[in-house]
Amino acid sequence: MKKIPKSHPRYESLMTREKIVKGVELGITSQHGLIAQGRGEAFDYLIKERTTEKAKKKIKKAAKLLLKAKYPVISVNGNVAVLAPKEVIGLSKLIPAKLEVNIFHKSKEREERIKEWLIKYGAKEVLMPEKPLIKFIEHNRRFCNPEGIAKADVVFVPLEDGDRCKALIKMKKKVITVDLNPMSRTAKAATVTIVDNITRALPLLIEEIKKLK
Ligand code: PTJ
Repeated sequence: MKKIPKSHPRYESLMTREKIVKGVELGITSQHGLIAQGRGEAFDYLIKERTTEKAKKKIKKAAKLLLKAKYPVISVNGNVAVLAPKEVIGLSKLIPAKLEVNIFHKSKEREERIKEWLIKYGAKEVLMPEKPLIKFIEHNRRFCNPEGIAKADVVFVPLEDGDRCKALIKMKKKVITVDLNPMSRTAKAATVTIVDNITRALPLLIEEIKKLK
């Protein structure tokens, strides 16, 4: 990754971009992930790149829901894998919750790379999408693991805009999301929506869960 001097006023933001670019080079993040990050950044500007009081409240709610869940699962896509690998793995061990790869832009290779990447960062088990078990949708996100999302009562789906969240809700699951765009379909449909940057929200969520435990 390119070195950015810490003194740069946009250090955090530029480092986040670097991670996404690296993710594309490594074949973990899709090229569309660059665009998604740009969309997120625009919304982050509007909230002054800080965690709002409302988001903090939602983080508390999400922590409680994850701890109360009987079978929680964390869904990981190509952006989440490179932006917060340690955090999603840490979260999965802390709750505990299963980790499952689920991507929109279909690529078996990329799914495998995300799994290897998470294992490299210390994940013990990473479930892979196997069967089209998510009803009501027709694209690649309908594939999931019978021992993962298919069985979950609470699913954590950070960074996605689409129709899977609604489908999961229709399947009587509770959904938690982190999304900088409060108007995305996922943000509007989820049980708990944390409008924040994943790079800030996940460390706070981990802290909150530690406190509650
Ligand atoms: O790996 P894949 O194939 O599953 O693709 C992953 C992306 C993210 C490219 C895919 O899910 C996608 O196209 O997502 P969207 O539809 O662009 O939605 C992503 C949402 O996440 C948007 O509402 C963005 O505003 C938001 N977002 C982007 N970056 C961040 C973010 N929210 C929080 N933190 C971010 N860093």
